[in-house]
Amino acid sequence: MMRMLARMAALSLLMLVAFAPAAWAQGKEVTVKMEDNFFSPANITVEPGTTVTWVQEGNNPHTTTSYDGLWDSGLIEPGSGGSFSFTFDEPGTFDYYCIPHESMGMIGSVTVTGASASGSASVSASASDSASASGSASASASATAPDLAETGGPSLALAAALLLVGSGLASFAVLRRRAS
Ligand SMILES: [Cu+2]
Repeated sequence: MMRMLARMAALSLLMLVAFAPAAWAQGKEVTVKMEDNFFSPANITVEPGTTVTWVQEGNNPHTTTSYDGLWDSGLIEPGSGGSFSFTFDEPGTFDYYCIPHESMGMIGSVTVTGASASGSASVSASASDSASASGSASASASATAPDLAETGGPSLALAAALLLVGSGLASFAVLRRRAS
């Protein structure tokens, strides 16, 4: 029994190492141009985990500056080929502006879709499961991971990775209890 648990724990950790980087790398990338004097496209909708890159394509210096203080590129000079990137993990609508040209209407928004409420709920539930349940948990995670890569669901892939951590920790907790 002990050896089976140990093997399950090792397997869980192994799969975490195998799939966690893939989960982190899921994020898509979107480019917004900084023109004179507007963002193009000004309003975009992205999935959680998407990295938005603003690229300087104008003849004036521009910034991309979050109204909520989440990011601020500072002035990006024209002709520098400069850019600024920010990764959006949380759902919501994030408005931003260009400091020199806000009054000229150089404003934009990034809307991040979806919520991973159900994902995080299942993770916390599985973390308190017994070690025998962790075997099936990691098995199903390994089966769905390739699908997630195709549909580009970073939050789900991340949830699967967290689930693996949880099952691994649960296995170790049981091991330690048996040992003492
Ligand atoms: Cu500007």
